Amino acid sequence: DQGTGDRSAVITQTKTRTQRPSMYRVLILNDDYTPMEFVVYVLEQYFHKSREEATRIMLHVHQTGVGVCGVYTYEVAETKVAQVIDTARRHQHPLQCTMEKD
Ligand code: TYC
Repeated sequence: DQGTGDRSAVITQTKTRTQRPSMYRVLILNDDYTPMEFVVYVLEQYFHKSREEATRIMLHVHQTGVGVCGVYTYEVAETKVAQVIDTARRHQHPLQCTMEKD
């Protein structure tokens, strides 16, 4: 027998819950000047849409003023917005792209 030895030691397991990240919608806005074909190209190139889906989204934006390109974590959404605006400016199109919390 250990006599006075402490046999009551316990290891406490703390359960950690991984938080799911907030998600952000990337939106494109309509304007009067950006060619429809350029918007379809952007949706294919940066949001991995099929030509059919890209065309559907572009027409929705053309008719309603705004549309969702995709939903991403903050940094991915931020990068997509920057890529779209950069590409549009390089082609001298006024296309606007923004993000909002999902
Ligand atoms: N309205 C533009 C045109 O008639 C087409 C367009 C669609 C522009 C979607 C921007 O996000 C946009 N050429």
